[in-house]
Amino acid sequence: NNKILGFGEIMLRLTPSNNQRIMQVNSFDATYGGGEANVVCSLANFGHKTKYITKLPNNSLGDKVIRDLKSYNVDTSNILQGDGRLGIYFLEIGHGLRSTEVIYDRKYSAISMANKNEFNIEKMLEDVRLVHLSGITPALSKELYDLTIEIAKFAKNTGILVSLDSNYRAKLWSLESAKEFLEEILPYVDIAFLGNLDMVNILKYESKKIEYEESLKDLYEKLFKKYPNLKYAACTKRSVHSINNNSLKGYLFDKESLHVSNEYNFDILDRVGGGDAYTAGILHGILENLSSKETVEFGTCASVLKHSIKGDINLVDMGSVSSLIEEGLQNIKR
Ligand code: KDG
Repeated sequence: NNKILGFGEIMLRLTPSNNQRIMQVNSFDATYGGGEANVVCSLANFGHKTKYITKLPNNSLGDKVIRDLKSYNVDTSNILQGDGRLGIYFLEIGHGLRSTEVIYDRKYSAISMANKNEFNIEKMLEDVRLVHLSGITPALSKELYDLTIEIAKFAKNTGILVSLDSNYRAKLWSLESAKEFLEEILPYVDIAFLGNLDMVNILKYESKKIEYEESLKDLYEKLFKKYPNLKYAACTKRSVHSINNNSLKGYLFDKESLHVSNEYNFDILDRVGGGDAYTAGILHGILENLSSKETVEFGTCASVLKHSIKGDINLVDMGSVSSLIEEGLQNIKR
């Protein structure tokens, strides 16, 4: 069992080039993206054995997605193909004070129309050491909701690690439905990517602490008390200092302490997938037995680098992340 599995929906991403508005362009840059796929592609770039499972249309649009995933070295052999379409998302990247907009065109996609019995959970997980799930896929249909829970349960019962990113998408479902899902799946989760806002707005936890880090630690302590199977929880915080100056800090709670990364300042070229890059970096650290401090630094630097890359996927290798960690430490020492 040596693979990291991602299960979910991957879509065609259509983006106007050079920060143009959709209404200006007559062509789009075409790439692919989806929360769980972004995580496994990024882990494959770090040298891990990965696998991705979804359902795609049985036509050349579906074949092209498989070819793209293969180009990252992701195992696609368990992907289903059948009726339904390929979901699309349009991404208009903002600039300055104009914000980024996402338009989904994903109804009736092959995976959202799939029946859960089409997926053989035992087979899906047979060569897997960690499965990464998210709160996007269960929001697509009742079948996918149930299947996501069943995958987590099966993995937990067979000693496979379960990673979950809450990834709340207001365009797909309500806060109440997301709460129901998180409460149902968290007992089976080992590594949870949940931030302050997820715990306050979705899970309705309260914290009287004012300062961000204290409040986050307090909320994570509440979470771990309620879900004692959890081993790690992690999130990032991005601050906008001025139009071209953002900074990112990562947080990793390991039952005992809240580990905080250095803070990195950078300019954003494309922030979609920044969270997935962090998730992949944290999973890498945990799977490679790095210390929690090293893990949070690795995840944060991976995410910082993703913000400089167009497309959902973090096209960086381990060497680039390690160099940034090294540089960051030198700047801090100076
Ligand atoms: O985390 C990035 C995802 O939001 C992006 O890849 C698109 O999966 C996506 C979604 O459903 O929003």
